[in-house]
Amino acid sequence: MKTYAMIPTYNERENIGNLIQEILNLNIPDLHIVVVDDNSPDGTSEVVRNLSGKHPEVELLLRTMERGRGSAGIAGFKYALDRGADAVIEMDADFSHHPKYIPRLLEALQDADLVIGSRFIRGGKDVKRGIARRVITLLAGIYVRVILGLKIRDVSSGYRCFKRKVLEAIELDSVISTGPSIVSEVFYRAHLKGFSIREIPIEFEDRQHGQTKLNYKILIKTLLMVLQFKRLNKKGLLFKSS
Ligand SMILES: Nc1nc2c(ncn2[C@@H]2O[C@H](COP(=O)(O)OP(=O)(O)OP(=O)(O)O)[C@@H](O)[C@H]2O)c(=O)[nH]1
Ligand SMILES: [Mg+2]
Repeated sequence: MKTYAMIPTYNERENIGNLIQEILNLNIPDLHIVVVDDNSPDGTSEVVRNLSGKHPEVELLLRTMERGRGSAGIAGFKYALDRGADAVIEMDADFSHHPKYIPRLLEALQDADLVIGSRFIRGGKDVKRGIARRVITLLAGIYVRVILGLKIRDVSSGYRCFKRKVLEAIELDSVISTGPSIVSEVFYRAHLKGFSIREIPIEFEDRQHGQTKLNYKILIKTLLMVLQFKRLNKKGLLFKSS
């Protein structure tokens, strides 16, 4: 099964090399890695380029004209689909999404279309993060679940594994999120298309190195975007083909 680990990065120089190495150490057959970097000023792409010279399964998608977690994710999904991926694992570069869970995500994909690494089911944890940040995550999660009617416990988890057919069906070209709201938008689209979704527990830890890109402005924008998905869906405009 051709699988891509798709990792969007912005200023992750100190994390990305170790992360790639740990993924390679898993020795999963036909596992490729694509790092989608928005020309990070810290030189993240250099680290990736060096590693891809040594390991052909490490690939760099360098974007110089666009910036954003959302559009980077879409570009990465399309890249993997174009190269014939049967499954795609999406994960952050900062070790909050530890690669040790990759085998479990792939195993669970045998009986679900979409598998989520989840903090909020039995066995999962949100550790080593400040209390304020954890409370915000929990409250924002309740808001998203109620508005969008999702059954998922961890609606802001960007650590997940998709069968190819899910990414084909959710209409990547009509995704409206350019920023972090993409995480919930993708869940909403998969839910509306009726795919089976399963959560497996992960222990989510704070980023190893570097700085957060999240601030209150981005948080508010993300919450407003959720209302926008809901509104578009009500009008029958979320999917172009609907
Ligand atoms: N390509 C690209 N990647 C991004 C962008 N913003 C964030 N990312 C990456 O998306 C992933 C998640 O971003 P984070 O900054 O870790 O967001 P977070 O987990 O909510 O917050 P912290 O872990 O506290 O920083 C990381 O791998 C980032 O490097 C962007 O504009 N472009
Ligand atoms: Mg993070």
